[in-house]
Amino acid sequence: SHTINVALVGNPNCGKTSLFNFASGAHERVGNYSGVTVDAKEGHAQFEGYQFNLVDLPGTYSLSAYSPEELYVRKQIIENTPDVIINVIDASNIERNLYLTTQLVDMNLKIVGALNMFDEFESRGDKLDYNVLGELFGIPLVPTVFKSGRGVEELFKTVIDIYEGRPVPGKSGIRHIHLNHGKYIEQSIEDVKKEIQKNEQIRYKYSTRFLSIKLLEKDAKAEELVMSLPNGREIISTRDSAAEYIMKETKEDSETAIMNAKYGIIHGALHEAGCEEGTKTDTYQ
Ligand code: GDP
Ligand code: K
Ligand code: MG
Repeated sequence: SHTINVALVGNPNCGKTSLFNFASGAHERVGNYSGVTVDAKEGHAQFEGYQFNLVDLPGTYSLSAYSPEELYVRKQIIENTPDVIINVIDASNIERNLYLTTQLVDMNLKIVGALNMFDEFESRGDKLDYNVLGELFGIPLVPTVFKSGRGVEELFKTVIDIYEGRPVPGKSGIRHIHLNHGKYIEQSIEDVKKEIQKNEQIRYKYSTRFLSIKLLEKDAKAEELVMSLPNGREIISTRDSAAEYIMKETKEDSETAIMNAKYGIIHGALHEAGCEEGTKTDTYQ
């Protein structure tokens, strides 16, 4: 029978451990609990003849190199390459949660999104066409309530479909996409990517798009990684020119420009999906 390695990725308190417990029968602590150690819990589940190895990862808002949690989750994804990521998204706080989703999409992974806390979302009277939203991000979205188990079956069915490369019923428009960060940033990503791709070994191990974006964000770990390559200096100098180009065209440093582009993508997608709730705030602009 098939074994599918699944990693649970999402913001703190979005319901990852509730899903983990529900699916695996474990009794890990849920709720406002910040552990002192950054680690991963492993559990198992069976569904429709498949065996699932589940890894409950620490909560994280981003995949930058600023906190031990973020670096840990990033390392787990890159080095352990799970077959499918379940990205748990708190639907009642959707704008902020989708920021992490944009970074997972940049990594070119097989992703299924669980729109969790859907009970809270609905009880507030909020509306959202989640199939439209899913198509805009290139990932299937399944509404869930992990407190009660609502949506969990459909979630695991969808994980199997994505793992097998099958079209997801009712979500035939889903295909992996590159989120469009606007022409200056996209041109810069292409320039950096071309220089990175001169290295055969890195070309097949990492998403060079994700690595290029991290370099444009001046990510120290990404810099460290490329400096170990024979053309490390050329990569960094290409990045520096690209960052200057972004600054010249957008009047923002490349890190800020990328963050604003990502929130622009999120706002645009939520608007198209008919969800005004997520677009009300202007906290990040
Ligand atoms: P984690 O930090 O991502 O592991 O989140 P937890 O699983 O610890 O959940 C955080 C809190 O949200 C807990 O109090 C859960 O009982 C609660 N919770 C989880 N899923 C849902 C849901 O779908 N709806 C509601 N209303 N509460 C939920
Ligand atoms: K937590
Ligand atoms: Mg947890």
